[in-house]
Amino acid sequence: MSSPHPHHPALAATDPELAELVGAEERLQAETLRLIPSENYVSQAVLEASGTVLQNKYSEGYPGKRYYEGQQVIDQVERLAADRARELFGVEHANVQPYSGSPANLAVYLAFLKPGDTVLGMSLPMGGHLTHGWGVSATGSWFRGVQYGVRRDTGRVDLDQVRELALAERPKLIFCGGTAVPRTIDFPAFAGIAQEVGAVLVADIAHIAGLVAGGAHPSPVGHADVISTTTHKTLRGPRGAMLMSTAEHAKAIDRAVFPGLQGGPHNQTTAAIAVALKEASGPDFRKYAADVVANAKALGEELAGRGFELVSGGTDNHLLLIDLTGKGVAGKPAAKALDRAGIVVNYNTVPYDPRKPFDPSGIRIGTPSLTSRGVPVSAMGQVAEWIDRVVGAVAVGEAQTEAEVGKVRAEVAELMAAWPAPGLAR
Ligand code: DSN
Repeated sequence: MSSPHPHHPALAATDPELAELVGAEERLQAETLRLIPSENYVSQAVLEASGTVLQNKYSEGYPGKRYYEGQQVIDQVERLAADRARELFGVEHANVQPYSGSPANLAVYLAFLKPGDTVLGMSLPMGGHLTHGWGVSATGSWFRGVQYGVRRDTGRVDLDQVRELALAERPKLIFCGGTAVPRTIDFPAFAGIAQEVGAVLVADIAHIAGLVAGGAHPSPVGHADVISTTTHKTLRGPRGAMLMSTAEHAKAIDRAVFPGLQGGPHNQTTAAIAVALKEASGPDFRKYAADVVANAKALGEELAGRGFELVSGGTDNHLLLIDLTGKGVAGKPAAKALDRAGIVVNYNTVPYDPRKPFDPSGIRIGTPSLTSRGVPVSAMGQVAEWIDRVVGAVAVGEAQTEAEVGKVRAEVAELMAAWPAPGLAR
């Protein structure tokens, strides 16, 4: 056990057990190379905003139209966050109340569909999200989910299939975007298909919102009717979400979020979103967004040079999807060995995966977290070498793996010590 937690004295006094766990998580996040593409490190300012007394207040409704009194300050906080979202993304309307990505997407269904209506989205094992109409999700059981995928030969979204399915199935809602899509999303092409069939186009930019805000990925604004995003991935804010839209759909979206789906918004999160949006509007954030992509491209090239098979052959954004079949290793044992070596990734299906989602063929990695620490592009060769050593050892056997894991873990900790993490370096 280390000494009482120095950063959270009140927590340590009241609940030393929990304070110890928080300290352990801080050390873990400081010492490891975090490569999960949907994770990041928020700034100290975002952390502070999300731990404020704003969380004590109920404020069902919207600024100026609440069901509780005492909103003199909260209204200003929510207006600030929504104004900043509108300005940063160049949208006509922003709702900053959704609790996270899945409730945000569910609100979109509530705004535009009736149970049983058809939604067209990317299939989960091809890189989509549960809430894009996948069967085990409420969105796939309350609505009629039709799913598109990627082409076998290119690993890229099959836009011919999207159009064919749209014409045949006449969805009311089309989702573009996903959770394991390493390539640029062609928003104009999706918009053309949606217009052809009279569907509402939703761009789920949860993964790439920070890249869009920082100018490192094309924007869906002007193409999508609704833009859904979480705020905690590349955007580097607190765990939350936003729905943005044209003025035409503003009322439908707002009514769906509250009172349709949610109760009181989490005001401390709204405040932290406002802070993150302010950070994302500065020049440093544009450099961060460009660096995220440069690091991912460099890491992809280094891995490909070591014989790793990248789905779609590379990346345009922050993530790499790697099929380990050719390495003679499945995704899960590779991810678990990498974790023991201090390299945190997630196992993931690859398109047309013959294996099951809980034991798939691939791993998914991304560069937002290491970029937020300032790890430079010149270090990507070293990162690829570590991944190669650990995965290579897993292919050989247990003794080899444990020996390699120990060595790599020490080397990773050394690199991480040189690049302190935001929010942890105090
Ligand atoms: N769980 C998120 C991800 O890791 O991509 C998506 O919701």
